[in-house]
Amino acid sequence: MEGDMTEIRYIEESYVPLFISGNDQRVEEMVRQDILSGMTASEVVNQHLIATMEVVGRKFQCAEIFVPEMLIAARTMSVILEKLKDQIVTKDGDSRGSICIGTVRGDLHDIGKNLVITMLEGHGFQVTDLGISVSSEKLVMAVKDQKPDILAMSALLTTTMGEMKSVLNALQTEGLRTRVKVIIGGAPVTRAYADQIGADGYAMDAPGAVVLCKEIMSATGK
Ligand code: B1M
Repeated sequence: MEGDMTEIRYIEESYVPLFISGNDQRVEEMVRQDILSGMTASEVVNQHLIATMEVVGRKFQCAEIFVPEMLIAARTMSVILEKLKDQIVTKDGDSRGSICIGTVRGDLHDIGKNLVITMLEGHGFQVTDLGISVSSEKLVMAVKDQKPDILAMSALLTTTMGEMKSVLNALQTEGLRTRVKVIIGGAPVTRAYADQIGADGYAMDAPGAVVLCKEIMSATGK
């Protein structure tokens, strides 16, 4: 517990101000230092960088910071994740299956989705990124045209989660529902919600998405 508090204080005092001021050079140095002190790059991402974004979110909620600072922090996170990309995945080459992924309509958050893509690609999945605020029409079209094994959707807002249900309905209407496995994720999404809307799976984080996609592919015998 004391260790956790020290860790949180470390994040709040060092990483958070650097993220909010967009000082990615200094953040990169801190990440290097964490790695030199014995952490793996994935541990730095999970224990320090994602935790930093959570603090940023809390500060926004308390009106200590506003959208521009949140945007700067998001840009910093993206820059650092891009730099760490090769260190957070072990490429294993085999093609394991194809996935189309997008953030649902009305939702502009893409850092989590991009992390999920990085991990999936690193584990041999062929991933098509459909981007942010993707309409249900575009997601259905991607299933029709690209015939992916899996359609993955991300939502970070409680107000956009409902889009996932609309996409499942649209797939049903188009007679495509049995052709593709649909999985969902994102901070407000839960396993119970996935069950409620009839999705085939839910993953809490990027490593969880990899495990889930591997399970789906082995269950379908591919
Ligand atoms: Co926004 N935002 N934001 N934001 N933002 C949140 C989500 C919020 C929780 C902040 C808060 O108030 N505490 C809150 C949502 C509240 C709610 O709905 N209950 C919020 C809000 C309110 C808003 C706006 C409405 C603010 C406004 O304008 N007044 C607005 C909405 C814009 C829109 O989308 N239409 C908005 C805007 C933005 C920015 C554009 C400024 C920026 C996003 C930039 C970008 O993404 N390029 C932003 C940011 C940065 C955040 C926070 C601070 C950080 C999100 C993040 O990147 N986290 C966020 C607070 C928070 O999350 N605690 C917040 C790091 C990332 C690695 O985690 O995305 O959760 P995450 O992804 C994880 C898992 O969720 C999972 O794996 C990932 C990796 O482990 N996962 C999946 C994600 N997708 C998956 C898909 C899968 C599986 C797993 O497929 C199967």
